[in-house]
Amino acid sequence: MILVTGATGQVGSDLVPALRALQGADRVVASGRRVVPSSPTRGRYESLDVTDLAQLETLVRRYEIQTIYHLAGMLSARGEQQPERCWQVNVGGLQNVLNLAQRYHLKVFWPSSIAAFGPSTPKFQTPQDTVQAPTTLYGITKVTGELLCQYYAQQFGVDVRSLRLPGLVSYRAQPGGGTTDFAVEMFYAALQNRPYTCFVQPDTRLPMMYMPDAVEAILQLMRARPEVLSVRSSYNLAAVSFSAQELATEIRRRVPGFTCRYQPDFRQAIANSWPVTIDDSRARQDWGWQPVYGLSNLVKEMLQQLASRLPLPQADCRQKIEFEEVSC
Ligand code: AKB
Repeated sequence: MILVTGATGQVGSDLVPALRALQGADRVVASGRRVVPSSPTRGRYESLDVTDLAQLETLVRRYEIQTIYHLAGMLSARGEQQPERCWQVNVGGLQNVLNLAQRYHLKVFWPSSIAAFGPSTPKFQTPQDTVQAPTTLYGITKVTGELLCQYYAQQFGVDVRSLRLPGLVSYRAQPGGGTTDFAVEMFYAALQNRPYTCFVQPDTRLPMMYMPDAVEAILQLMRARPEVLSVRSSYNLAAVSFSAQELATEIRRRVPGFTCRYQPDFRQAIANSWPVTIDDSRARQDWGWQPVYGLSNLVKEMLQQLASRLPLPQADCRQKIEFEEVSC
């Protein structure tokens, strides 16, 4: 049986259906802070606060859990606003999961982030092993989490696996409280015929990934034989890097009339502290990682998927995006 924490968040909203399709709906227990009633069609759901060890242990025992995808966590921008809570959820929650993993011999996936790097890290082709001195509390929780994962793996033989995820672009659920959220918000504005005010400068370039690539990476890493894994802290992972302006331009090629202006706020400093491109050769060598999506196919598919989900006025947009690559 599989437990997914933070299942209603951005990654969970895509990972849970993928796991249910692969493993069988009955074998996946989704959980989150929200009190969403389970229904037979949507699969099992449990309300869970990951900072509460007893609650977590009750679920592990009740469902005889063997694997936890521990996705519950607070992102970078919100972490700066609520640092204490960010530490409790991100570090306390992970420690609870690792303690139970040790006790019940569970396999664990936990997402780290490009936020585990800071301004003194090499910005281009950031190596797997390098300086990790982040300037955000979120980043500090990610470095701590990586070291905890490595410690539990080395000291207690816990089979914990992790990826340093870049900014994620997805259509099922919006992120919340992240610095890379602009990349998703831009699509919603474009399809709703709204101008978008971007909270980072046009030339802000960050490592990004389309969610299907991220889900595939997680599944691939979890399928890999333990002996091929040379990294037990967290693997660098990359797909594409683009600037806010490049994204806006690519969207405008398919949704003519989309406008974007730039009004940086406190998230600019966070973005500036992160890498631009990532060297993910260890993930490629160890377990065969290879992304599918670059900027162009990401934008095309994201617009198609979102257009079919959003309420009007997208009838218009649906038509527009069929005319691919409209000049801008
Ligand atoms: C965020 O922006 O906080 C996240 C991340 C890069 O970890 N998307």
